[in-house]
Amino acid sequence: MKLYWAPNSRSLTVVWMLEELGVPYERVLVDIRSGEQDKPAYRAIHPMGKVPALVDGDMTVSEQGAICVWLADRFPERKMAPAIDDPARGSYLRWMFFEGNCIEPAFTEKANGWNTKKSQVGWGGYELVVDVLDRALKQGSWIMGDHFTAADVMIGSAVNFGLAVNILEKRPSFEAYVARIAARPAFIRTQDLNARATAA
Ligand SMILES: N[C@@H](CCC(=O)N[C@@H](CS)C(=O)NCC(=O)O)C(=O)O
Repeated sequence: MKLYWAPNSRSLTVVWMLEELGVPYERVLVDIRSGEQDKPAYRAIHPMGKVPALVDGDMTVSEQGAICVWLADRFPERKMAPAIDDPARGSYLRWMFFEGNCIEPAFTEKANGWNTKKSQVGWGGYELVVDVLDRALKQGSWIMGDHFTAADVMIGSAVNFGLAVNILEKRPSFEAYVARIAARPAFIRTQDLNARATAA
């Protein structure tokens, strides 16, 4: 498997996912600061010229959430996703989509000072997204309860980023969640390799 990535980008979500799985993969650096992502060779892999993208045999998948869903299902023995017929699958998929459909636009709303009305935007609004997330993270150690899943890689990456750049307000549930994440060996490895790539 080849992961096309860049340091300090959303592709770290997938690096973390692969590190959690502990499966062999190759990281291919795309220099998004010099425009390599928009050259034809890379656009053939990711039509939008963005990272991450994963090539797994004959299959290419982009969008961090889609990649994490793919990987969790590809390695079921790692138990990072409820099985397809497990009733918990509904909640799991909801959180996988919640990151890109609700959290990211809510952060963009906040960063740009948009005034939104709940009925007019799909994510409902920043305050609503933050409250829903806060309530969910008070229920257990992880977004699905006691078991860490790929949904934590998605939601955890967003909460970690939001707190780091002060887009997400500091609530006890968010800070405790990020502290649990920061103690995970796979997350620590991801941070280390990002720091090394940034320094290089
Ligand atoms: N919706 C995409 C977003 C990917 C994305 O925006 N990646 C940024 C880095 S965080 C990128 O590649 N930027 C380079 C560019 O847009 O030229 C996903 O979730 O995978």
